[in-house]
Amino acid sequence: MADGSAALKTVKTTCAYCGVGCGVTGAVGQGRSVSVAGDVVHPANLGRLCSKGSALGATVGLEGRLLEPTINGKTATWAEATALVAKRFKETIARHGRDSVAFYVSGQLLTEDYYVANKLMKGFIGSGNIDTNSRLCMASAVAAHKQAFGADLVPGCYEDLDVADLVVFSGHNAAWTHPVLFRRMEAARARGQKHVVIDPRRTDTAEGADLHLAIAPQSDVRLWNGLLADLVRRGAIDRDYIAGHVNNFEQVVAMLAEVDQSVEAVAADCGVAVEDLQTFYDLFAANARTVSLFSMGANQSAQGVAKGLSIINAHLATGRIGKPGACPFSITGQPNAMGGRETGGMANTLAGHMDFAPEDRDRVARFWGAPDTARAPGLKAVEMFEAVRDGRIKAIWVMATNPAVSLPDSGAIREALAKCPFVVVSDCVETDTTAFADVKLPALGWGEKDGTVTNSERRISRQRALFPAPGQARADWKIMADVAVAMGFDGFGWSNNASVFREWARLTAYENQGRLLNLSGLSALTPEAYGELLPIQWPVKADGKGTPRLFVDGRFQTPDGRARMVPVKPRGPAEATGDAFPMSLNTGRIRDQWHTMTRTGLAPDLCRHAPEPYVEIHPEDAEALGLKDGALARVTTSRAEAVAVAKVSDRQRRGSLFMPMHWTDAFAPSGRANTLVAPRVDPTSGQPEFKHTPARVRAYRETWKGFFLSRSVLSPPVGTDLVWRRIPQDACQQHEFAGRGDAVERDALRKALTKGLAGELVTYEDPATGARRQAWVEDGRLVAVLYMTTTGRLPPRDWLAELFAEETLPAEARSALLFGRPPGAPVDKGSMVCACLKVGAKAVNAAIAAGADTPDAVGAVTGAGTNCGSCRPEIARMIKALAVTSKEPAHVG
Ligand SMILES: Nc1nc2c(c(=O)[nH]1)N[C@H]1C(S)=C(S)[C@@H](COP(=O)(O)OP(=O)(O)OC[C@H]3O[C@@H](n4cnc5c(=O)[nH]c(N)nc54)[C@H](O)[C@@H]3O)O[C@H]1N2
Ligand SMILES: Nc1nc2c(c(=O)[nH]1)N[C@H]1C(S)=C(S)[C@@H](COP(=O)(O)OP(=O)(O)OC[C@H]3O[C@@H](n4cnc5c(=O)[nH]c(N)nc54)[C@H](O)[C@@H]3O)O[C@H]1N2
Ligand code: SF4
Ligand SMILES: [Mo]
Repeated sequence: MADGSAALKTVKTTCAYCGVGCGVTGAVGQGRSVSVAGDVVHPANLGRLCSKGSALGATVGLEGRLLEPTINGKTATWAEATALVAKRFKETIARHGRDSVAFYVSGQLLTEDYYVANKLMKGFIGSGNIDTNSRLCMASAVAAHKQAFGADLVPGCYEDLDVADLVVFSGHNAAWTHPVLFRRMEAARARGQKHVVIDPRRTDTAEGADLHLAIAPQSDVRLWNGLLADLVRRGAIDRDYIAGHVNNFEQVVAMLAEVDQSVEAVAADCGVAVEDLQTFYDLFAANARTVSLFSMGANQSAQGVAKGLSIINAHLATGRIGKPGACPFSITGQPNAMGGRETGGMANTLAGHMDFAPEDRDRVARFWGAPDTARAPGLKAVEMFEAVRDGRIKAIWVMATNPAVSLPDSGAIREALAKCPFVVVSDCVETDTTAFADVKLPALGWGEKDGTVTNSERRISRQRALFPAPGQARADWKIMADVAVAMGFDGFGWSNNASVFREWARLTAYENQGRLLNLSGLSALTPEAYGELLPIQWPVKADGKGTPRLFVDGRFQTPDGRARMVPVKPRGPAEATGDAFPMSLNTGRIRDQWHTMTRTGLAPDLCRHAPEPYVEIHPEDAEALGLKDGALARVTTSRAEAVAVAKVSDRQRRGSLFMPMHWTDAFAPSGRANTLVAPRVDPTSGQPEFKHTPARVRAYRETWKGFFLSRSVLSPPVGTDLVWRRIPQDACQQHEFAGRGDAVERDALRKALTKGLAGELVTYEDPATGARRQAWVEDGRLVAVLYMTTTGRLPPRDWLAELFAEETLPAEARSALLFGRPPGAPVDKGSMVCACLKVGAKAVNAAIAAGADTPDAVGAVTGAGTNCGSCRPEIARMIKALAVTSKEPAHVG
């Protein structure tokens, strides 16, 4: 254990976060402590973990946890809560029909949970109205897979990433979002693998790549079609493979011929240099072992399905599929996005890769003994919440997702939830969404729940419990099974999760005449064998062996066994930019936060790489708009307005903006990206276009600002118009604020923040600059610090935040507080570069200045980048930046 005491037990489990699905070994200590390490024998990570995985131990505390069921905010027993949910759902169905109720679920549920949710809604309630947050994530790839391969099948495996000669990242910032896989590919790159990144932004993935195509937003289909046309021109396609295994090649070629496909014309439309595009096309033509990874830059688009298909077309035409190191590879985001797609979490699929075709539907109904099984797809996420808002849906159960933050146009989502007559939320913690719940149900979280998840390469791994259930929290599958029984349905009486899993595996094998999703080899697992299940890739046939790669024999899951190429034409984004909103707002992820921060927001080390919501903008755009780096900026769209810190950077294209998706009411109510995003979707997949909303931006121009450090978490006073951000620190909470009001409002805020504080140590006030410094000390211990100013200058916060760790405030710190200056050299570590080893930007820059000129050299001096390595691209960038500034002549004047 980290603290030197012996572990009580060691448990192997799977990381709570991304779709890489890393194996984790948890050494469980006293209380709820655990020290985690990468599982050296897990095939997904072979012992590695990224910054988020490494910090899992810091997120298992009970702060903010839901520990008992509540009804209208009052504690209830499970019997009461279960009975009420069953009664209200039954009444609603009786009065308004089956389709007046809905479940909105998540890729953060286990496969067993997902299976039960789907069986209850589609099988027994008899409505298709269950959809998952994977609609926001994977739906476009799923639709592309179905059209091209006949089912939602991911051909490749991680080994392909090791042996490929060329990896293309299409709208995929792997360095930050799938760091452990990215490290694997960096290792391959050291052996000669080439990397091409297609992303409008110069991300950390693009930073060290062999080629970065900073394409105009939403121009991917043009680029990939152009590639296929170029391959045809060169004769670099695989005619034998096409003849043997692919339909529609000629149709696609004819469609391509309708427009100018010259490299010059395509480069102009995609906004990239002709030479760069030519380099990509040459690389693709030359490397049979090519993997094309695609992620949210492809899927989250109004032409997301077309983007996926245009990538798959290039692979089918070159026969680069089902072979080592060659495949189109849609990478999954959430730990169990794949499990949800398997079990039927999406409104338009039934279960086990069977859809609503009558024979599929009857087969599933027969298996379940459920004559009422839904006959048609239900509403997809965005439509579902529209139906909640306009009253068609009158009861909704949200599980393991935070739609008040993560769905587009979140203002409208909140309205819908507020209006809905009956809202049930199962979660582990209070969230922006639980605020709307009539019934809150406490679910087991990571480290407590037990079951299976499937990662990006179809690998099923066990999540196992490290701790006993806290409070009254229960497993999601059990919560739903109890409600199903209370509603009077048969077939929900499982005694444990192993029997849920067995039933699910049996369904995949049931009357299976060629469905590749087949778990027959797992359908008779004893509880012991289920407990000990080792990571395995489906299909798992009767011999119990897994399958790394699909389509090895060139057979697909279509009626004639042949893959289908699909002609797809480029279209613009759903909503064009114009005079009112001239810029394109792109959104996505940052390195150390996970989604709505309900877990990573508990680990201060993960909050210091990018502590506040920001909007990234190109220097020339910033200059034209009078925006300074670090100043607050207002971003406005047709939906709403948000305020974030301007980050001026040439890594952004001109005309584009980027905002992270993560912040919530709990951390930065005015910095939420999804109040801004328009709910435009791909017409086939229903996936929202999170990567493009027309927007404009201007300076916020606060009249005062400040920060308040305290031992407890504060929320901004209700009704005050200000920009508020909370940043968790090791020993205190840092609250940053800025406002445009007058002195009266400023005073009101000060009073609200400092109400009830005793033992004041210093008050310094300078009416001329509006400066105020105040510190409160109780029993020698610092309890709060307030700094405010109207002139805009505030001291660094790090040294103040660190004073909260002192049991007794040192004498020199007392006088420093008075002067508003740190004693001696200022403790300002800068932003956290390496979250694993806690190395700040200042230390990294010092090492570079002292001569460290490679990430390895910086690592040797500071430790930065030596654990998970996800900060190595940033360190490389810092080395480059310092080399440039040191060559520039010193500024005079
Ligand atoms: N640190 C961290 N890691 C995560 C997550 C997290 O919250 N935090 N979440 C997980 C989940 S659920 C998911 S889905 C994955 C997502 O993983 P990624 O898809 O890698 O993440 P994003 O940042 O959403 O988007 C990827 C890139 O798409 C680019 N993009 C925008 N528009 C376009 C376009 O028109 N064309 C192209 N080619 N690219 C474009 C964006 O600039 C962005 O860099 O990450 C997983 N991993
Ligand atoms: N603007 C913008 N918005 C986006 C995206 C984007 O790129 N840009 N990306 C989209 C994508 S790809 C995704 S995947 C979504 C993610 O969006 P969400 O799913 O809303 O994000 P999370 O914060 O992961 O929410 C998961 C919730 O489930 C809870 N939870 C965790 N484990 C369990 C469990 O076992 N049981 C229960 N009952 N609860 C649990 C957590 O406490 C948390 O509150 O966001 C989407 N929204
Ligand atoms: S890459 Fe990081 S977040 Fe993803 S599963 Fe591995 S340790 Fe967890
Ligand atoms: Mo996702």
